[in-house]
Amino acid sequence: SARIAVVPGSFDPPTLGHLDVIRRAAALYDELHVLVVHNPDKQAMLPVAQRLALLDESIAEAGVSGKVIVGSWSMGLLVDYARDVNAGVLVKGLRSQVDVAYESPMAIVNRHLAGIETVFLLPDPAHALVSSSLVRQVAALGGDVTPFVPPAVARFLDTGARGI
Ligand code: COD
Repeated sequence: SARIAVVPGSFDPPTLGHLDVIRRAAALYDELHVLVVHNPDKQAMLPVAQRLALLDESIAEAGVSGKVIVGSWSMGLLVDYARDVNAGVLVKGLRSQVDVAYESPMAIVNRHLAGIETVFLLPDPAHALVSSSLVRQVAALGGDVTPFVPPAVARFLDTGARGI
């Protein structure tokens, strides 16, 4: 049977760190659901529909769209979505010990709730320090985000910042 994984995140906006994890996961699984999850603890910059469009474009540019389904989820537990699409694992990226501390309890709760394992992938060190919050800050202050985000996101933020 197909090995199906869910790659959840806020993706506000998608970064090269996200794309690195998505590319690695695409090499390991038959089908990937890249899922924009509404995180009530975070103040969003982009509407979910915009994040979906930027993910679609970035994933196509990265050449992995064949295996990837992009979607969003805001109703209830993440593991309910995973069960609905027959996914056996969640894939998350680890940047640092901070991510380990934040993600470990969730991984254990999700395993208790649904028997779903969480697989952690390490990014290329070149992308390990990139975060959406850093990109939001640089973009808000008018800086160049090109080194941190996929080309589609850079084009979108650049145009947005100039008010075109
Ligand atoms: N390098 C490697 N990985 C990275 C990088 C990078 N530079 N940047 C981000 N990542 C990884 C993150 O570690 C994460 O795994 C993923 O990419 C998404 O990151 P973000 O910042 O877009 O998303 P978060 O952290 O805001 O998203 C968190 C979720 C919404 C996925 C999380 O809160 C979650 O799993 N919620 C589950 C809700 C639920 O069901 N709760 C009940 C049981 S716990």
